[in-house]
Amino acid sequence: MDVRTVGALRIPEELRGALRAAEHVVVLTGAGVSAESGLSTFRDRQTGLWERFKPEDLATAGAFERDPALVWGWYEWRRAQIARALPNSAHTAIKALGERVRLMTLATQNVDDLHERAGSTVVHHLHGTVADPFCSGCGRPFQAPQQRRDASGEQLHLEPPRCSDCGARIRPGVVWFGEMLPRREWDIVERAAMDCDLFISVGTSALVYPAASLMRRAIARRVTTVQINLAHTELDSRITFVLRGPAGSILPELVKCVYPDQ
Ligand code: BJW
Ligand code: ZN
Repeated sequence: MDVRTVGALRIPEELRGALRAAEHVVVLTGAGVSAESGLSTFRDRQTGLWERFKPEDLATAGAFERDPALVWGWYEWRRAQIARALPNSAHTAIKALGERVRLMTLATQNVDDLHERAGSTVVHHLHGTVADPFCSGCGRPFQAPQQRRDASGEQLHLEPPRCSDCGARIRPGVVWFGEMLPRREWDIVERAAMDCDLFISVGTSALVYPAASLMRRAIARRVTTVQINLAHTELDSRITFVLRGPAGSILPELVKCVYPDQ
């Protein structure tokens, strides 16, 4: 398989051709796509959220049962950060790509809304969003509370609101470890991974399943695969084009050289 690692701002001619010819492109994004908007990734050394917080204390249903105020406060703190963040040039380039390719399926593991705010209209959120809390008892959707002014500083302990129907606690609308992904979103994206002729993975460590299986399926189908990441990942040796560098530089360059009128 053609494996090449290129510096930012140098896109191989074979990749340009593959993108021009593609009938169905899947783009899967992870926390790295929002890093240049100032939002922390999870697993990056020193800056990743899991360097400062333990996933088992914050990102499981058991953690929410044990200490709902800790978990709710953490997600409210992140929701405030997301509200202050702006989409970056990677989000904008993905939106532009979606307007040029014949068919694009955009899937994200991110719980922010930066793809939407960059103008992408159909975004499949595989791990939910911080904007859609729901009742932990009856499942009823809950209107996200007004953004708290004091949530802008450090993380707070905040008692979650209660459901007006059943009285159970409202929980963040994200997918925690051990939980199923939203069925409809997963089915669409899984089918797209089996149908596409080009798969682009951006800013994800590709360690969390089942999202991590999507790129592996594309590799197994021998379709053209592209990985845009600052760092090495365990999939690099099996990917057609490894573009190493910041997504906010590489994606606009990729779009510009394939569609120079952009
Ligand atoms: C840049 C950049 C720049 C930086 N430019 N690049 C073994 C096999 C299969 C499954 C499992 C298994 N063992 C355990 C499981 C299950 C588990 C899992 O996968 N665990 C793994 C850790 C092994 N998965 C689950 O539990 C999932 N559900 C499930 O499997 O259901 C079935 C089931 C049901 C019941 C019982 C058992 C199974 C659910 C997973 C939910 C993940 N949730 C989280 C947190 C909630 C959302 C939130 O709070 O935001 O989702 S975890 C966290 O990781 C978050 C992310 O969406 C997810 C992925 O992280 P991502 O996006 O890849 O970020 P990073 O930080 O890892 O990587 C960033 C990358 O960007 C890096 O590579 C950087 O280099 C790069 N980068 N800046 C380009 N500027
Ligand atoms: Zn309820």
